Amino acid sequence: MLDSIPSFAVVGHPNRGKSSIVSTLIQNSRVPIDAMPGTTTKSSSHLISLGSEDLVQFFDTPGFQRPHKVFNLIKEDSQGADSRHYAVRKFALKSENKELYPDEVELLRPIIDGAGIIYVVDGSIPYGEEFDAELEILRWTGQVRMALINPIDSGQYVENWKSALGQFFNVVRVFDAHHADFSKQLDLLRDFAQLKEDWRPELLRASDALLQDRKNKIKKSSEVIAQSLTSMLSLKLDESINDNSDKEKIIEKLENKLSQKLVSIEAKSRKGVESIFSHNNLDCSDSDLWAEKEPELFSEESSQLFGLDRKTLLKYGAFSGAAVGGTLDVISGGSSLLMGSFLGGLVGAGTVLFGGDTLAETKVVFLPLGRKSLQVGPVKNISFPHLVLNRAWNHLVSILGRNHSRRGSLDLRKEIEKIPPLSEPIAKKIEKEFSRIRSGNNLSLSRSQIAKLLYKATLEQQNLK
Ligand SMILES: Nc1nc2c(ncn2[C@@H]2O[C@H](COP(=O)(O)OP(=O)(O)O)[C@@H](O)[C@H]2O)c(=O)[nH]1
Ligand SMILES: [Mg+2]
Repeated sequence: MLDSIPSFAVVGHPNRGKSSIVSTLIQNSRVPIDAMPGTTTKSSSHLISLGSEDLVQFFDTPGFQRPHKVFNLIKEDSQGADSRHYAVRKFALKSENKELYPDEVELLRPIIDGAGIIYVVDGSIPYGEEFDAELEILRWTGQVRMALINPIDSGQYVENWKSALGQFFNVVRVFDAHHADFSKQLDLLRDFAQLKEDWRPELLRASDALLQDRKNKIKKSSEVIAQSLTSMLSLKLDESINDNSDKEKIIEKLENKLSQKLVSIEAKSRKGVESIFSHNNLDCSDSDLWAEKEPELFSEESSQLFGLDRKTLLKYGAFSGAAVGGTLDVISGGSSLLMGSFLGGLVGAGTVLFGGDTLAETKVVFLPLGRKSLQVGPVKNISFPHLVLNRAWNHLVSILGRNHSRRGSLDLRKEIEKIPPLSEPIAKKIEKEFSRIRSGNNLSLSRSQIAKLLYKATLEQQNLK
């Protein structure tokens, strides 16, 4: 027990989302969560920390198993209203109870040591008398307490719970462990601040510090994305050749390598963003975006995959000053830029988009001493950076909306349908930087500009100003 910082024991019936709430609040997925009741057998401490400073402590606890029996025992030991908390304490410290009522002893221990109580119920299951005993035990501890209604499957019984819990708790809130967004999490910290005067300054400070930390993380992520974008957009590969070299074969090899490299830069960038937000073992499924299924890039299907529809892409093309008229013809004429040719053969297909650009540049570079090399890249296509940027943005926003209590893979294909693409003014400003990158000017300046624009756009999207 860290007695200098606000501490809360998260308690309740088994399988009501106690561990999930702790995981969401500390923003870390290391808290074990299971569909099987009874997974948590020991109370464990979890901290919200910033750097080396611990701000708030939560105890994840086992669920009540035999609350009636335990309450009767406590009652028997009580001399009167003023000694109730001693009776609870005596129960929790009695050595034989450790074996007879291990779960109740474990969950009461942090409370008798001074932790406040967060009582968790499931809003999809109705209130019933079987909860009375645990509510009484908690009241008898005399500790500050609030109740959270977690609507696991539905919120059908939320009102029913509110009226029951209102009799035992000063503060009752609905808090959906899986879906409560960041601002709801901060609100909760501020609600905790109402519980105890002594803890108020620290909890309010913790909530401010977390907000600042969130912004810093978004800033860092924007820098990671801007870095990977500039690498992708300036990436070129070469191989020495002589007069007998099979140029076509070498180009094909370099194109394949280039597309693999692009995929791996994107993957690394995503991992970077995930690790900034402590989503370290997250499995993101959207692999078939780069697969050989070869959907048409501008078909309805693929615009869903990328989150940018044809019209938007055309607009972005217009920002760059490309020949949009010609592009329209190309697209409405049914020209299909296949995914396979998009990455599997960036140049080979020679697909014409936005005024006759090939996807990636291919050229012979003449070196000193009569040596030559074949160079493939960088990707010149005007849509490409917007598609890649939008994928990165979609991933970042999905990560920001992903609570740590949620386990299993993150399906980015579903997320992209929910998350609107970057706003037009931002896309317009970013396109300026893309044009600079295409012309090979001051990469690091463009990179920092893109990072700034992305940061600003994300703060706006998240309502964090
Ligand atoms: N859909 C949904 N499931 C939840 C939510 N909170 C918890 N669960 C699920 O309910 C089960 C029990 O959660 P857990 O946190 O381990 O409950 P505990 O036993 O009270 O600690 C797990 O399968 C969770 O994924 C929620 O807010 N929404
Ligand atoms: Mg648990």
